Amino acid sequence: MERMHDIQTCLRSIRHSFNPRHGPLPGGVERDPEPRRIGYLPVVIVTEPWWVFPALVDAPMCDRIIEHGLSLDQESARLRASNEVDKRKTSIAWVREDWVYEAVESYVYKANKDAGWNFEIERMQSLQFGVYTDGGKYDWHFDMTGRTYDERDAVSPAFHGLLRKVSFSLQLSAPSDYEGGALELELGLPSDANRVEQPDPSRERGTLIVFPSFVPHRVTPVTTGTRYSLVGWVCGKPWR
Ligand SMILES: O=C(O)CCC(=O)C(=O)O
Repeated sequence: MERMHDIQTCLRSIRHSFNPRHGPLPGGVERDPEPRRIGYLPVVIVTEPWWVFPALVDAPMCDRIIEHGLSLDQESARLRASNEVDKRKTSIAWVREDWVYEAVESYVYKANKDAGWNFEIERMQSLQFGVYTDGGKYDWHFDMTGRTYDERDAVSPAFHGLLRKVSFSLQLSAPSDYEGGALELELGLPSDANRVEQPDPSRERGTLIVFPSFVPHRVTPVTTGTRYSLVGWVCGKPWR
């Protein structure tokens, strides 16, 4: 079935993400001081909303990444939505080790080709190790904002002029380790009956799920146990 991305929903969220009342973006990125109206250009409709590599990373490697992630300084990632209900509850750490990149990076670029997106992408950001426990969640959001990175952002200057185009999540935990914590993507038009889907497989340990950064997604609350994930983004020049 051909699926279409809901640009209107995307637009609403991008507006939301510009609003400084909503606190910093992931990674401590400050929002624009002035909320502004933005327009949008429907640059792409994708027929493959995600690309999955099932059980790509073996269990010992998942354990090694978890062990490394837990050894790093953890920061609490909380975003507040306009209704003042917490939008995000996770702790995160930033991973920069080459051996972790090597486990996923080439597959993310491969997904960009195999899924037929062929986005112009050039640089992967630091990887985000996430810990979801005891109600840990991340409500609906986009990874892409409506502008490119610049000196206002807490990113290396190498990312200035670029924006996020491809997102991914590596499932580090075994499905039996937690309940809830589903990664869900929103697809289609508001008139479609079933717009929320989970990539298949999406909970299998070591599975890499790759999707365009403009696709709305969420992680539902973890009700028992702990879910670990490794998330990242590949950036490229503005859409054209
Ligand atoms: O933990 C995940 O699988 C996804 C997290 C996420 O959506 C994000 O950090 O943007």
